[in-house]
Amino acid sequence: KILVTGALGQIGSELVMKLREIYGTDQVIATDIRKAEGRIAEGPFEVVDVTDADQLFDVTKKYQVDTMMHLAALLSAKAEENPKLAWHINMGGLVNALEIARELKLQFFTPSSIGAFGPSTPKDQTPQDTLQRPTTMYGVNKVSGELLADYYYTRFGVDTRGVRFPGLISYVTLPGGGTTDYAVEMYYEAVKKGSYTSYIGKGTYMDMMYMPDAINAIIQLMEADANKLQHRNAFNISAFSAAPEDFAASIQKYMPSFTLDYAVDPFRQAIADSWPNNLDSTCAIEEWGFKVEYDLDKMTRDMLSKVKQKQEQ
Ligand code: VAH
Repeated sequence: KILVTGALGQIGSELVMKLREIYGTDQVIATDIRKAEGRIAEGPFEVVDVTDADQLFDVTKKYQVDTMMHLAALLSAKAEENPKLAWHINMGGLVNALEIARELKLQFFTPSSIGAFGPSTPKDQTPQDTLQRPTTMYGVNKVSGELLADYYYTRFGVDTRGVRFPGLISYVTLPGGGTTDYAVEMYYEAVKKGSYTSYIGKGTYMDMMYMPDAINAIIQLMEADANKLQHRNAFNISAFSAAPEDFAASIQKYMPSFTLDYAVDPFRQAIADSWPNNLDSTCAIEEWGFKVEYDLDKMTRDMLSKVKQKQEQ
């Protein structure tokens, strides 16, 4: 059985549905800080505050879980607005989850991010193993999280695995408090208004990925042969690198009248500027066969049709 924390979040809400499709609804216990809503409530759900170790332990024990996918966290912009709270949730929650994984011998997944890199990291084709001096609290949490998860593997033998996610684009659940979320907003505004004003400036390149590819990557990594893994926390993965004008050009292929303009938010622009332009995913490809289905235009076509469907409901 698999327990997912942060199940109502941008990744969790789709990961839970996919896991239930593959392994069966009763095999996947969804947890989040607030009550279940929508289709997630159709299967096992528990309200859990990951900073409460006893609560998380009791739920994990109650369902006799053998795998934990720990997604509960504050994203970059939110974390930068509340750094102390971010440390409490992002690191307090992670160390609780890892301790439970050690005690109950669970397989363990938690994501890192392109946010784990900083201004002194090589920005193009960022290597798997390189300098990581992030300048945001979120980045500090992600680097610490990578090191902590590796520690639980080398010191206690916990089967921890992770990926460094790029910006994730999805239509199921709106992301909360990220920096790459401008790209998600652009699709919603394109459908609603036919235009978008981006808070991230022209020419700001970041790695991006469509959510279905992100979910498949988690499942593929967790099912990979442990003997083939030279790395654990966390694998660089990316689908494509894009800037706001690239998203606009892609949308204009399907909506020629769409227009993009800019009102740069210096706060989130500074976060984006500290991150790489594009990652080298070679290790993920070689060690567990990472691959993507969606390039920018294929994602745009699907996003526009799915967001249109949602807006018509
Ligand atoms: C954020 N979407 O913007 C998240 C992610 C790659 C960035 O960690 O904070």
